Amino acid sequence: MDYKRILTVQDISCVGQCSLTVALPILSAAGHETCILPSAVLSTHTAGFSGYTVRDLTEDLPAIAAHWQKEGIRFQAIYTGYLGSTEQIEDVKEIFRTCGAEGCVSIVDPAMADNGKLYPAFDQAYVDRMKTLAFQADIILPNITEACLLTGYPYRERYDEAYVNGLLDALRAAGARTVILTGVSYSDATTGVVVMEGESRRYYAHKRYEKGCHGTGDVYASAFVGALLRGKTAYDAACIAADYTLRCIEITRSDPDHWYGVKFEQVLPEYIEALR
Ligand code: PXL
Repeated sequence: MDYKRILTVQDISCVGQCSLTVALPILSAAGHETCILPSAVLSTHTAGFSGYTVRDLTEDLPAIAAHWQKEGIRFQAIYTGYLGSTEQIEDVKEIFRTCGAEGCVSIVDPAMADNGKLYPAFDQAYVDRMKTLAFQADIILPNITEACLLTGYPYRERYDEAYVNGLLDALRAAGARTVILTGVSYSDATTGVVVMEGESRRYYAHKRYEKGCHGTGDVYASAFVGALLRGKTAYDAACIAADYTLRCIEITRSDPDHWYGVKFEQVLPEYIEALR
């Protein structure tokens, strides 16, 4: 099996099953050497907990990147998620420029918003800077809220295919290449993802559970990246990641105490099997 070295840049939420505590185990399970760059350290994620601590690591990034450059360390893929500050986005762009191996695939999950709302840590300046990172990436994985913020397209809770096609057109016009648009739901019973690659647009729908779970965006993006680097096409990787995320929700939803994340560890064997 190919052994790829990937760098993932996102926060460490010490408790809460999101960002690096999800990306590192999933990418490792997919068989990749997984290097991490923590953008910030939080005691928990910010969705549902209150009084969390935050240490922004923006100041540390340039020195870490400089050390890697000195050591000649290069990555075959770089995948970014929740970042620590607006300024940090520039450091991440520099890391794309200096630490990518030849043919490095850049994947940006613009993790900043959901259900029509920005996460508490972010503002318009962050959104504007995120555009400059997202539209230079090979692949982006926005949800509908994030895609609207990146393009200025009006956010709607209920929509049809024409609305989604307009949103994808806006992403393309802004410079997006491959887009995995998540959380696209045309009926109460189903949800899914649209994979846009050049002229092609394909929709993969699956069962939808009424109540969403925290952290599933990160589980999805990590499982997608893991599968893509195993040589799956973007569409196949998007389907594998969707099936896996759905299984994570299925095994978690009956446990009301587990409201803050999904029990992704318990179905990793199914994900590994799907990658064969
Ligand atoms: O899952 C996205 C995410 C990542 N990291 C932190 C978050 C969130 C979502 O709220 O708060 C710190």
